[in-house]
Amino acid sequence: MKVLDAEFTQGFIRMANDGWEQGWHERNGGNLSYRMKSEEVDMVKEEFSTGDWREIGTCVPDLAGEFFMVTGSGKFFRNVIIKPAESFGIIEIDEKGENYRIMWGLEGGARPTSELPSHLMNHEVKKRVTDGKYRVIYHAHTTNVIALTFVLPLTDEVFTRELWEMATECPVVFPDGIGVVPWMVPGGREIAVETSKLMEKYDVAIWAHHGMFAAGEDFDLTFGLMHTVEKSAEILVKTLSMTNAKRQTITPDDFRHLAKDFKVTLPEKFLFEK
Ligand code: 2HA
Ligand code: ZN
Repeated sequence: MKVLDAEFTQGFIRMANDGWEQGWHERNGGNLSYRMKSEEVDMVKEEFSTGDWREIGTCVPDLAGEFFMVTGSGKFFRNVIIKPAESFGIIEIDEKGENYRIMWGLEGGARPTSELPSHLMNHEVKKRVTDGKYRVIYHAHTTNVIALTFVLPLTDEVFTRELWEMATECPVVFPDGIGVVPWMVPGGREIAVETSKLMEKYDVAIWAHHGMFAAGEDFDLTFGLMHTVEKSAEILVKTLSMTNAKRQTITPDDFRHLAKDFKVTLPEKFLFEK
């Protein structure tokens, strides 16, 4: 089967285009990666051709031999749907987890996303803590979450609690909470290490003044998670634009009742008295 005809490729393209349509991917902003299933690799490998090994820029031994579909460095999400083979590609990780090679796509001398270290280190953590269930890592420049990183304290507790409060579904969609990385230089190993530490306990990590990373099982759940967090941030931005004092809100006890009925565990560290 051709790579472009495979269902996972179609899902990858649709997710990238959905993100573009949301306004989260100005110019070459954002990146997406998908850890392929071995049967998906087998299904499309007749179209593979082997590129040269190149350094990842970090070490991900638990991803040795895995194949990833990844967006390209400097590529525009806007173009994914019309120029797929130039905008993204498939890479293979070597047996040490130190190098990758391009097996398909990224045509015209393109390279994988500049955030490859963050994507792969997040995948490595999620593969371990979810027993291989999680396959998608998504980075987007979500306007309202970025705006909030200029006015809220940059702590996991405050961001989680404020975003839980703005939409009742939030604590059910991301019960573990959200992590926050202070401003750091993007693209390197250092920010990848900090982000992947947060991925040990959360599915969402905010990069202050930059954007967000979301992790999930499949394209729908990962896109839906990004969308839910950003929607909640939009409500908070609108609310803060009207007043800095909420007249009423969801209380810690309300959250405890919700947790019981919806059978989720909400860590008490987010249910502090304000
Ligand atoms: O340009 O989003 O973080 C791609 C990015 C870098
Ligand atoms: Zn970015």
